[in-house]
Amino acid sequence: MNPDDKGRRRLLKGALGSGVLAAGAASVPSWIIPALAQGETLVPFTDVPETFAPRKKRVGSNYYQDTREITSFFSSYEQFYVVQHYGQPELDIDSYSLKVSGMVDNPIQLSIGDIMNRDSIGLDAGWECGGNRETIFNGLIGNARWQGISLRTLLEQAGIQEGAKEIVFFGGDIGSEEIRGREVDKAFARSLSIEDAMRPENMLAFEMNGEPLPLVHGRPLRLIVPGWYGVANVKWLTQIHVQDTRYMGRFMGRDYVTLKRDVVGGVERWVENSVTTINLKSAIVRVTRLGNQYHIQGFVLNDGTPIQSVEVKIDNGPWQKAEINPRSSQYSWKLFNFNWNNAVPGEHTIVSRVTDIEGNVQPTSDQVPEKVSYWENFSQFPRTVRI
Ligand SMILES: Nc1nc2c(c(=O)[nH]1)N[C@H]1C(S)=C(S)[C@@H](COP(=O)(O)O)O[C@H]1N2
Ligand SMILES: [Mo]
Repeated sequence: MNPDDKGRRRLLKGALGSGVLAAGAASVPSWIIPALAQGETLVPFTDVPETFAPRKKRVGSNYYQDTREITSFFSSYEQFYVVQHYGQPELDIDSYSLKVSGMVDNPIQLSIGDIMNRDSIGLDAGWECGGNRETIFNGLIGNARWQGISLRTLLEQAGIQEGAKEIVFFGGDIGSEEIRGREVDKAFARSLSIEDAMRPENMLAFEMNGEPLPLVHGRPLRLIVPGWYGVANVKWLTQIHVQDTRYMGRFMGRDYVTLKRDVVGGVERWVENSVTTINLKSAIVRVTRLGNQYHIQGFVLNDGTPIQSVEVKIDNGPWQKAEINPRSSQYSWKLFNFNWNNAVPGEHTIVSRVTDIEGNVQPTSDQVPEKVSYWENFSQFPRTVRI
């Protein structure tokens, strides 16, 4: 069989499939936070307005999930959030190609069949949008099994030339930007330093949860930079360009830029930084009850540094250790469960915090630097429930 056919057939087969997970993903038990057991009920949060109801996922629009409904280690297609800044291009699979250009010894051009016929790697990775926030109860989040090719292997084949500084990843989606009174057409793009791009875990993914990448998540190919905020994971990837200057496009230099008050070498200043690696974060997403037993459940995300502990505090009580789902891996989200024993009826404030093995502790909102931008919300998130 022509190697091109194998890849195409794989793509077509999946495209026609129902939304069922492939065997590899489905056979993995999703320990902790299972769907509600018989007789088990969700305890309503008193901080969620009754009118709060995320919309159904629709092709063509952004979507955040209802985190009270996180019930499995892998987010289904219906749950995984969507953010797209320039709408959603439907790239023609037959004429699609990925181009590697710029300061390389061997420029490369690959069809999707060529890509699918290369050795592939798989990885569980979860992330959130850099704009995820408490007002939507952290719904811009998801965790999935990804399959794709190694970015590093591709770049080694291309041969990065001496003097190169950055690698720019262009999406096939184009938006009109007004810059100094002039409308220009710009592709969504992000860049990485050579060092960040060469991390062995970076991949160009063509499958999500054992299915071809869904259109909203970047069909046919997307970049995945494990441990980074969602914005790094360029969807509908069409070009990888190596250059000796810094890429300053909107999503690197203007948007997804955090502005915060911080200390720079002893001097207090307003500091701007491009959104990159995920800050150490945990949050409670649901409380359940079965008989007299209550459970508090939530997630942890970070840059991949191993986690030391996740703890839960009830009202003014002590921090108590929660259990982390053993299915977790370095770049997946980590779901946790805390058995809330002897819960007393009434209104309670509950909060979680995570600590990594380097001793970094998730801060309270009072401990993070003053911030005027929308990005990187990672402080402890107290919730209220009535039981
Ligand atoms: N080409 C392209 N890639 C993109 C975006 C986009 O608008 N265009 N949005 C980014 C942002 S801001 C986020 S948070 C993630 C969202 O990925 P998802 O929609 O698969 O959840 O994709 C990133 N990759
Ligand atoms: Mo985002």
